[in-house]
Amino acid sequence: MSCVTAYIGLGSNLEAPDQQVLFAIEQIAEIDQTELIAASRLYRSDPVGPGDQPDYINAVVAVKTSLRPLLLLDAMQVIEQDHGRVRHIRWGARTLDLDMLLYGEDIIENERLIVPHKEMHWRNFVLRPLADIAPELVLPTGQSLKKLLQTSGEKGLSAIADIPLPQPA
Ligand code: A4P
Ligand code: MG
Repeated sequence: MSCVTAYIGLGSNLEAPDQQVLFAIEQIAEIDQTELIAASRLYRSDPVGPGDQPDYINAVVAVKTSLRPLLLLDAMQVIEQDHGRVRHIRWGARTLDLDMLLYGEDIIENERLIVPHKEMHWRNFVLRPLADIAPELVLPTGQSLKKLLQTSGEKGLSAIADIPLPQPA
């Protein structure tokens, strides 16, 4: 079975968001046929989106997986639901949001999944943590992470803690 490196972005701005993100990382480590190989630092970020919402906590993790993309997405959505995520307002406040940023070199476009994630190219709260774990990364579109990060800047973003990798059970 072939293994692919995928990157998952985590975000939360409700109900102890740092705990939501840290617990979700432990849950990602337990996904079938999937190994957690790296985690960024934990960041606090200004909210992007409508109205008055609390700051977000963001992080990015890398996994090696033999799950096909839609099965990995299924597993991510089970974790989101476990965190009581209710989908309503686009870009609105949420207890846990998991985005599949990259799946190897694949470019995917179907009704459930768009990879690379459509907003990742300009969101510093995705690019900066991604650069913690994959500084030399070049996207399947040919754009280098360093270049994208130069453009996005780091405004509204601060690293607040290291994330210890959960030990396998
Ligand atoms: N979907 C398609 N592609 C993907 C992908 N690559 N990863 C589909 C995950 N899901 C993907 O998701 C709606 C559908 O997108 C899913 O059912 C899946 O099949 P959603 O997360 O409920 O969508 P949404 O929240 O309505 O919109 P969107 O655009 O996904 O929101 P985002 O982009 O996740 O943005 N500000 C800060 N500072 N930090 C944040 O983390 N996050 C958001 C949410 C807004 N502002 C933020 C942050
Ligand atoms: Mg999302």
